[in-house]
Amino acid sequence: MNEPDEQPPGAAELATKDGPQHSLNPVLAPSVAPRWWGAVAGLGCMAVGLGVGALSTGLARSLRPPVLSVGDRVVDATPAWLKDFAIATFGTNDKTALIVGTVLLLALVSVLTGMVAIRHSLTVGLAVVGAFGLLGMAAASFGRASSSIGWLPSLLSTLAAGASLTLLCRRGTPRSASIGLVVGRRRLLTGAGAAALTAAVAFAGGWALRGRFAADVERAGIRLRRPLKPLPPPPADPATTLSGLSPLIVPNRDFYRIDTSLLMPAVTVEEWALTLDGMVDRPQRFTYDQLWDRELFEYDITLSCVSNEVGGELVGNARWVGVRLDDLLAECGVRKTADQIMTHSVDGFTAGFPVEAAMDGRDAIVALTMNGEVLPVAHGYPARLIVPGLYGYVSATKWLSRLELTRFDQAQGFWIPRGWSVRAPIKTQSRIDTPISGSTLPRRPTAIAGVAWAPITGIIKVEVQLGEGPWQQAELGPSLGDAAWRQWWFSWPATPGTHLLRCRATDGTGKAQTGLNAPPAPDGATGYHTIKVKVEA
Ligand SMILES: Nc1nc2c(c(=O)[nH]1)N[C@H]1C(S)=C(S)[C@@H](COP(=O)(O)O)O[C@H]1N2
Ligand SMILES: [Mo]
Repeated sequence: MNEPDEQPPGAAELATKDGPQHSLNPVLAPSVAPRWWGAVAGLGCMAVGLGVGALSTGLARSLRPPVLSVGDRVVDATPAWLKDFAIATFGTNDKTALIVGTVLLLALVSVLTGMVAIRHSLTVGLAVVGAFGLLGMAAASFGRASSSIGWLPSLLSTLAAGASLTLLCRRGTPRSASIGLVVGRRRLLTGAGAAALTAAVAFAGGWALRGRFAADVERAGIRLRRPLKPLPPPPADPATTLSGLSPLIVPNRDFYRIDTSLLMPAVTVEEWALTLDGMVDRPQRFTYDQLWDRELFEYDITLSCVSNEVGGELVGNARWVGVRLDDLLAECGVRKTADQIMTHSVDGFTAGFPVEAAMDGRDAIVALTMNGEVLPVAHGYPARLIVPGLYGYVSATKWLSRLELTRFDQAQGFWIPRGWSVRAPIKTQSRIDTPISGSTLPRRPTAIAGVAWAPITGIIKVEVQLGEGPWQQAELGPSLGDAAWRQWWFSWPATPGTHLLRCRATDGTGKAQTGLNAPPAPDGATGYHTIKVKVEA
């Protein structure tokens, strides 16, 4: 056989450069794929690869799509300043930004790979695909929460990408001399269409197969049990009449969400258990049902993220039902040598805090519900830890799997080597919810209002300052206890002009929050929340 696609590389290229008479030549012309074909072949190879990767995650609960495995490692490598920047720029969409960014980067590399494969060497193209495959396999094998077959989706994805790149390249170099230019184009388009269809079917198949792992289905069937000492229903919420003020209890759908997981862990309570071990006399294992059957307690506790800027939204108050941590620890017999409780999640996140924070009488719980619902998947179903007065990154482990008694000189939680502080009590803070900074107000008396929190001592005073005037005391809303935030408001005559307004809170020990400005890293932002508003003349 002596067919045009067996020409040495480069021969085809010469053919076009030589001018129009060659494009009429039925032997040479069709062997030259248009420039865009390389890009299409690259994108098609990526789409099929990612599609098959997604499809293969339908094989087992623990498998993750290759892009997310790589994304996980990127998150793991994120130091404090970068996390700070990502949250400041993208807010709670930081993960979407990471995934979109990764896919765009991959698309760019795929286009270049396709072009190289078509115009120069398929072998080089396949080598690039293989290199990405190895990256994915390594990312899935060596991370936190890696499973023993974690590399499988990346492997299948790479094989599919390699095969589709090869097939699409062949489409660009017809085998038969009788095929003319017009037919060549049809060949290309059907090839591209086949790749797109394969990718779409694979994605849809993966989606459908993953459906059986969804935690939501099982969660919906779980029966709530009443705590031993239920709290009285919350008092009337001033936020219902004071528009703009944060609610006393933030509904689950509005509660901020921060975690490192790109794909939420899908836990079945059948397989799940909470292990207590490490420096204890009697290691224990509690199933989900065993936890529900224990004495349950209900508490209002405010949770805050260390990344919350002054005036930020990464804080919320909720009503939790769960098992007291000190009860569980008492059963295990904590040894005197232990000074840290390291909490682990099913997705490999860790957070450690002092043993005394669990033993000093504060209401630390393994929470099973949030605001009267089984814990939402996004907030840690089936169980999470809530420790009043500690930032989330050192305590509030979601999808909790293990409580390990250890020492600070032996183990570090996830964020500690990334530049955040080992010990991280929540700092006293207050926020102006209304008016909104930068807004223009009509000239009439208006309410300045917001929330303040100082878990675990509570809020006893909030003051407001107008410009450089004196600090004036605001009125406090109903109290849900010292671990919960407190609403406050101040009636302001609102005189015409531009005004700076700020607030400050005083905690239960009589200590006012500091006015010194500090960024979130390494142990929480401080400073007065200050806003600027204009009142019409
Ligand atoms: N498994 C797991 N738990 C986690 C995290 C995480 O990344 N993974 N992030 C922590 C951080 S930094 C915070 S602030 C809280 C946030 O809890 P929320 O999403 O329910 O508001 O969860 C904590 N628990
Ligand atoms: Mo956080």
